[in-house]
Amino acid sequence: MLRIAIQAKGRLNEQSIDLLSEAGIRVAESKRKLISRAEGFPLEVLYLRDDDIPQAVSMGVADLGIVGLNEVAEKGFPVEQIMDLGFGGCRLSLAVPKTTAYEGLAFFRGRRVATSYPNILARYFAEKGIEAEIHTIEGSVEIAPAVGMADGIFDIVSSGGTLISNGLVEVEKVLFSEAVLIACPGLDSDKRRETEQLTFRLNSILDSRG
Ligand code: PRT
Ligand code: ZN
Repeated sequence: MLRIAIQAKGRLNEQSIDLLSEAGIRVAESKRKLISRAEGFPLEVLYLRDDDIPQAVSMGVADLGIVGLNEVAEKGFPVEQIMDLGFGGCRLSLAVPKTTAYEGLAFFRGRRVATSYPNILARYFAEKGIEAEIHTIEGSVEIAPAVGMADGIFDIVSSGGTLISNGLVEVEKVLFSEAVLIACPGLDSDKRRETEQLTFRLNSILDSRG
C-alpha cells in the first residue's frame, strides 16, 4: 500500500486533506495521530512537519508527499516531482527596508541577509555573482532589519502584507512556489501503478477546479 506524507498542521494541511477528499479519498484530520489509513483508496497517511517531508520521501519512509516546492528546493534531497497541486502559492523574495536606496542586486554585495532558506539564497547569489553574508534564522525573519540584525531579508511572500507591516519592500522575486506532489525515486512497479491511479484522480480534480 502507498504511504503519503502530508503536513500535520499549518497552511498546507487543510488543502491537502481537501484535495484528497475531493478525489474520493477520505483522510482523518491529523489531531494527535502520526499515521492513519485513508478510505476510498489503498493509502496510508503520515502526518509530518513540512520541513521533514522531502527527506521522508527521499528515504522511502513515505512513497509520496505533498509539500511546498520551496521546501523541496531548500532541502535538496533527491525526490521525483510528479505534479503541481494548484494551492499554497507563494514566492521567495528578497526585501529591504523601504528607506533603502535600492538600485539592483549589487546592493547585496557584502550585506547581511536574514533567511530561513539559506541554500536557495546561496545558489541564487552564486549564480548572480553576489557575495553576501547569509544569516540563517528560524522564524520572524521579517523583523531582522528593524532590530539591526540584517540589511535585508529573503523570505516567503504571498499577499505582501507582512512585508508592508514591517516597513519592507520586495525587490527581487527569486522562486515561485506552490504545493507539489513528490515521490521517492525508484518506487516498485506496483507502487508506480498505484501512484498513476492517484495522480489520474488528482488531475481530474484540478481540471474540474479550472
Ligand atoms: O509546522 P510546520 O513546520 O509544518 O509548518 P511551517 O510553520 O514551517 O509552515 P507553514 O504552515 O507556515 O507553511 C507551509 C507552506 O505554505 C510553506 O512552506 C509555503 O510553501 C506555503 N505558503 C504559502 C506560505 C505562505 N503562502 C505564506 N504566506 N508559507 C508562509 N507564509 C508566511 C510568509 O512568510 C509571511 O510571513 O505567511 C506570512 C504572511 O504572508 P503575506 O505575504 O501574505 O503577508
Ligand atoms: Zn516548517
